Amino acid sequence: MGLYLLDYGAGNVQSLANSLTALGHSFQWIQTPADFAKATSLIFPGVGAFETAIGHLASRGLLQPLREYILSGRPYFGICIGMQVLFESSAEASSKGLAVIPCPIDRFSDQDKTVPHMGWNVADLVTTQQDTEGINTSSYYYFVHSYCAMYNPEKYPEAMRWVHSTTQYGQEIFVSSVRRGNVFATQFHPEKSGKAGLALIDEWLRKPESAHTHAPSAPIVSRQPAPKHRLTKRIVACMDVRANDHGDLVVTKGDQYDVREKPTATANSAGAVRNLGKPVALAAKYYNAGADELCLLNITSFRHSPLQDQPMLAVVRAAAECVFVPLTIGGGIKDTVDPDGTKRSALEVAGAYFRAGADKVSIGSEAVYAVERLRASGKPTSDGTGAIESIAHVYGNQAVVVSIDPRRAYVDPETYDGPYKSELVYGKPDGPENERGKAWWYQCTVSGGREARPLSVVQLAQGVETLGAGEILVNSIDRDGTGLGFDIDLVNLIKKSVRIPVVASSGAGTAPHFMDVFQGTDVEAALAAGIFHREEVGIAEVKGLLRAAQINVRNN
Ligand code: 1PR
Repeated sequence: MGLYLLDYGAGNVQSLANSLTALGHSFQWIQTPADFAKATSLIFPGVGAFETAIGHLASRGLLQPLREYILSGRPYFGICIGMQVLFESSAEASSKGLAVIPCPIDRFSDQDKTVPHMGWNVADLVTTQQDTEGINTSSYYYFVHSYCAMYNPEKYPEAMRWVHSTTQYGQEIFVSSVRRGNVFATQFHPEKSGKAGLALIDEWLRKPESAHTHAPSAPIVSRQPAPKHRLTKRIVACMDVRANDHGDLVVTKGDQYDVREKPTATANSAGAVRNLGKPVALAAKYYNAGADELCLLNITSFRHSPLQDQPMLAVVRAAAECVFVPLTIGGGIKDTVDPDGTKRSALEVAGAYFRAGADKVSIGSEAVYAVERLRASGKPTSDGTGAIESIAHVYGNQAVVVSIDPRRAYVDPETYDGPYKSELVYGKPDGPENERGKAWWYQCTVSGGREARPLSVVQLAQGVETLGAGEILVNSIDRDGTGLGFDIDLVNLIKKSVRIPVVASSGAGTAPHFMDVFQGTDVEAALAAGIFHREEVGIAEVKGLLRAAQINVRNN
């Protein structure tokens, strides 16, 4: 008897488990169909792909017991896919949903915005009842999804009687939570929504069972889109992780990717790997300081990274226990071989990180090779077996980030007539002195910048979007660690060539640099490392400045 969690086996359910533990609630996992009978309340924290979720539930004989559980009147809390399965069907898949709510799940239009809808947005309550289920209209919650139930009372009047809150993305208004009878479900992820999300989960769990019986939300309200949605710009803190010369995993930070202390350092430290702190302690610190997302990159994974004994897994596990905002893990997401000869596919490697508590994996070198293969094949799409496609298929596109490590390749602006002519960027007369009169294209590299490849960033960005990546992280080897500001030309070049979210990275030296990148480009997020590690600029300071400039950011 008690609280049970349903894990359909292909998503990050560890985050919810961690948040329950942090809140002091005990729980058990649904292992077999018979466990449903023992549950007095049930949470289904689905993330990923609808088809995979339904397929896994059906193959384990859990679909029908889930339906029966919901109809039994015992409290049910669905999250993301755990909400979408309540609907009739999804444009994402051929399989049917539970059809508890009579309307379909559609895909967002990407005509006026990037898809997935990824980041922090508000939930506008429809209910007039006093009990809001812990949803606070002044709080931001974390969403990550390409599909949603559109709010459409004219077409689906019965289904819309379930609606508890709506949210606007672009000019579309969708259902961000539903509530009726024993059912409460959110499209957003409370377990990834910081303190606001934890408070919501706690409130649901502390309610007596008798309080989980709600009349339909009434009356049905008409909603018109506001001129602008309230999705915030995200501030991401990044930790580059590697073993120092004693074998301990440390957060390090390079200058243009060189992470070793310069000869000018003290005699003892010259040449040593720069050590800026412990990964888990820093992750907790940035979470508490209001970072909207965290990124942990294993920067030496290109050497040898067997999944077995992967120390990064332990770091992810420990970080996920104290961080309740999204966590991206990068480095070494590729096919590998364990020391005993066991082959591990990139999908298995990613799966291990998701189970440890990662929400997204970031792929660097392997993405470059995949796009090279795609282009060499001359076909418009791949056979679906590569790392990006296989992980996106199982865990959803939103779980796959591609991290690009470009370096400027300078050419003679007068004579260059090569294949990247249309992508050339010209140094501005009022720009930095060393750029004036020059032209360059942005060349992709692999192995942490050690090897340049014959591929431009535009080719890579468009290629990975075709393969199914859900987000692009744009680093710049030229700007990394320099504090000169983000490379606005580079960010714009990539942002304009894809329809998926883009994160600007490398070069932040001051809080106004974040303003420059959000005012000079349409990027969804900006990432920094060095200035946060060295405590030169705080996350609150960055957000305060952005807020003063009317740029929407999450309040902590
Ligand atoms: O190729 O799939 O194994 O992934 C390797 C990952 O490790 C890639 O994401 C790659 O960007 C990263 N990486 C590899 N070598 C380095 C290095 O620094 N020597 N770090 C490295 C990349 C860039 C950012 C950095 C920003 C912001 N670091 O992560 O945090 O530039 O820095 P700043 O704000 O201080 O300027 P694979």
